[in-house]
Amino acid sequence: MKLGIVGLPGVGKTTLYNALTGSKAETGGYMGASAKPNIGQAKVPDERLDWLAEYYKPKKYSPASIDFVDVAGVSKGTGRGNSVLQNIRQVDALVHVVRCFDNASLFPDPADARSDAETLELELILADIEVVERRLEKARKYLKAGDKKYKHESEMCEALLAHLSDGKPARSFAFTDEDKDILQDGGLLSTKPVIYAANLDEDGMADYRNNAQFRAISALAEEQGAAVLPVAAKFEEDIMDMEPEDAQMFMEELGLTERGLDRLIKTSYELLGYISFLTAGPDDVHAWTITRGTKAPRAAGKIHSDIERGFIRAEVVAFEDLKACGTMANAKAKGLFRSEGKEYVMKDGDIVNFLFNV
Ligand SMILES: Nc1nc2c(ncn2[C@@H]2O[C@H](COP(=O)(O)OP(=O)(O)OP(=O)(O)O)[C@@H](O)[C@H]2O)c(=O)[nH]1
Ligand SMILES: [Mg+2]
Repeated sequence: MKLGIVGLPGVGKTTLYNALTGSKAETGGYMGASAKPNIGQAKVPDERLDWLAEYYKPKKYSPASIDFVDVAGVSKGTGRGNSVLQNIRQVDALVHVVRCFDNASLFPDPADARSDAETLELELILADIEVVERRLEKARKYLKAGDKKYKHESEMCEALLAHLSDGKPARSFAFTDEDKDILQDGGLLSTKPVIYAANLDEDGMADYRNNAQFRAISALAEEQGAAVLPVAAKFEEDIMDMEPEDAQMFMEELGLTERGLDRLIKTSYELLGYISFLTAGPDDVHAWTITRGTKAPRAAGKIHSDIERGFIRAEVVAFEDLKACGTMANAKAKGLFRSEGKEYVMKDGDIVNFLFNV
C-alpha cells in the first residue's frame, strides 16, 4: 500500500513525511522539479497487536506498514508536463497537504485552504489531460490503420478529455469496467482517492473545529466525498524525538489524545478498504494487510505461497473474543476457536493459525 504526498510548494509536505516515517529529509528547501522523491515507511498503529505483544512477549513485533512518497511541491501552472508527478502515478491514494497556517516570513499571503486545494487539483487534472491526449493519439493511429478495436478507446478518450478540460477530475467520469482496464496502467491522478491533511500550527490545532481554514477544507472535502484530517506537521515533527512522557505532555496541552499522524495512517488504511489479520505466538506478533473480502487461502498466501497452495483449513479466533477471555486456553474452552475452510472470508482482527500441507 502506497500513498503519495502532494501539495503546493512549501505547505509542509516533507515536514509531514518526516513525522510519518521518522525520517530526516530536508525541509524548507524548496525541492524544485528535478529533486528525487522521498520514499519511506510508516507503521500502522494497532492496539490489538500491542495487547498480543504484552501476552506473548514475542521476539519480534511486526505491525502493518504503509509506504509514503513525498514529492516536490507543484506550483500553479506547472501540472502539464510535470515530471515530479510521474513519481506518484502508481500510488493507491493521495494525501493532499493544504496550508491552514499563516507564516508571513514563508508566505506573503494569508492561508486560503479552499483556493489552494482547488488550484492543486486543477494541476493534477492538467497532468491527466496530457496522459489522455497521448492515449488518444495512439488509439486514433491504430484505428486509422484499420484496427477497429480502438474505436471505443478513442471515443472514450475524447469524452474523458472533454470532461477534464471542463476542470472536472477523472473520478467523476462515468467509466465502464472496460474503460478502467484500458486506463489502468496510465495512473490517472485525478481518479485517486484523496485524504486532505489540513496542516495547522499549534494554535490552530488546539481549536481546529473553529479554525476557518480547517472548516473551508472540510466543506470542500465533503462536497467531493474525500476524507479530511487536521494535522500539525511541524509540531508532530518537533515531538518526534522527545521522550514519550514529554511528547505526551505537549500533546495534552493541545488537547490531543492521539498523534494526528496515527489517525491519518489509520484513516488511509480504512479508506482504501484494507483490514488486518493477525498471527501471534512467542516468536512474532504480526499484522498482515489484506483487502476486505479476501478469502482464507489468499490471505494465507500473504505469509507464504506454500501455505496458500497447501491450504487445509484455518483456526480462527476473533481478537475481541480472545481479549474478553483473557487467555487462549479460556477462548478454546469456550469454543471460540473456529475451524474455517477455503470459502471463509477473513475479518479484521482475526487471529489465525493456518494448517497446510505441501
Ligand atoms: N509555522 C509553520 N511552519 C511550517 C509548518 N509545516 C511546515 N512549516 C515550515 O514550512 C517550511 C516548508 O516545509 P516543508 O515541509 O519543507 O514543505 P514542503 O511542502 O515539503 O515544500 P516543497 O517540498 O518545497 O514543496 C519549513 O520551513 C517548515 O518548517 C506548520 O505547520 N507551521
Ligand atoms: Mg518537500
